Amino acid sequence: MARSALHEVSDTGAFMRTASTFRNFISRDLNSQFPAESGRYHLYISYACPWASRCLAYLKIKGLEKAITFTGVEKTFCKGLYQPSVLRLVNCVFAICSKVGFQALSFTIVTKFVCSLIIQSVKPIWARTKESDEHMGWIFPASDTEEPGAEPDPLIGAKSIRDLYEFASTNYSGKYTVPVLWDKKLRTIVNNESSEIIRMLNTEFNDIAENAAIDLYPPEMRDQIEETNEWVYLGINNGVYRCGFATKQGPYEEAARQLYEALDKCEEILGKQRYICGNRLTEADIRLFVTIIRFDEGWVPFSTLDTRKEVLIFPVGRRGLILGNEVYAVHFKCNKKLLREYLNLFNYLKDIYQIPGMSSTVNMQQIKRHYYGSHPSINRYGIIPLGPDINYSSPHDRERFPA
Ligand SMILES: N[C@@H](CCC(=O)N[C@@H](CS)C(=O)NCC(=O)O)C(=O)O
Repeated sequence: MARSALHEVSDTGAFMRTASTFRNFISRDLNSQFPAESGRYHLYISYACPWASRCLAYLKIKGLEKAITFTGVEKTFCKGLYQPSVLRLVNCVFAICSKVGFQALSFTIVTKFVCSLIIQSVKPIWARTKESDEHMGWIFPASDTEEPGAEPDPLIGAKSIRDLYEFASTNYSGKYTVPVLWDKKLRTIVNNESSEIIRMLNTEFNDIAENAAIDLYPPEMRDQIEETNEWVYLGINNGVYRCGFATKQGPYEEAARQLYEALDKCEEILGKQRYICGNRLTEADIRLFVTIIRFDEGWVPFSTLDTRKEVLIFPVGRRGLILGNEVYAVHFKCNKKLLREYLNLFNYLKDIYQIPGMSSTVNMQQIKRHYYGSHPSINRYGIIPLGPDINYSSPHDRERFPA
């Protein structure tokens, strides 16, 4: 079983997501195994992760922050840069030479050439979840001042999300993903599947939720929400991963085609109504939002050099731009069109972002630092691109539709 999304690739080079393992349900029935009690459950999230951010959005929208505590993990699997000791030695010799006035010696052509070779061997250090193996994944910071939005584990003193899974199940062999919904009383994982966690948060805590009246999965709209979730998941939520993690051109192009078909469909629908399922905010909007808010900043410049097999995957869009600027050709994969080029979708994105509580679930710095700094087989040096720094709080035009 794959222990990381980077290994969920079929022989044909397509990204194949495996199902989540912990699938228990919290119930409003106080006699059930996991009753909806205030203070009993804890949500582990990463601000970088769209699936975890769905759950966080529900905590905010439903007014459940007092009832369910949460902790964020560190943004990135990359812990800094490794400098070989020989490079440190050369730096030291340089410093001494320039101090004692031998600048000429330290900058001879030969010295520069040797140094450039050594500098190329500077590598990012990728954090491992255990000393005993190579697995990389979510870890907790050592102190709560190390990084805004990330704290040490307050419950069992776990050093990594992996520790939580291994604490909950001694024979667990899958991925160590966020979100994790944790039961403080039974000291175990209740559920690690965001699509199910949001359903529980929507209804089961209504006796203690501050905004119990908000129903994001109303009975009369369920068929339509399910139908929308299906194509949005395939083409967009999971579609961006199918583009980013593909290791062969064919599966990448198939994923990119489906992604843009789905985005075009959203654009058309949102040209006629305020929300994706009609004139009412639903679960389908939250699920769509968490992916499209990461689109222009998070997904676009994934490096296309896959160092696992040293294959080049060429992005399907922007052929003109590729000819004019080859760096973009290497780095842009979901680049047929930027999100902000879709007028309805972009205004809709701002509309959802401006719902009270939603902007606090979006930490763009963590999103960028995580994606670029956590997948060495995709972005070998962990370089984080600058920009584009979009202002999602600026005015939108969505009030033109009834709501
Ligand atoms: N099906 C899960 C997917 C969660 C998921 O893939 N989370 C990613 C972060 S965006 C993760 O934790 N990946 C860790 C890894 O692959 O090692 C859900 O929706 O809850």
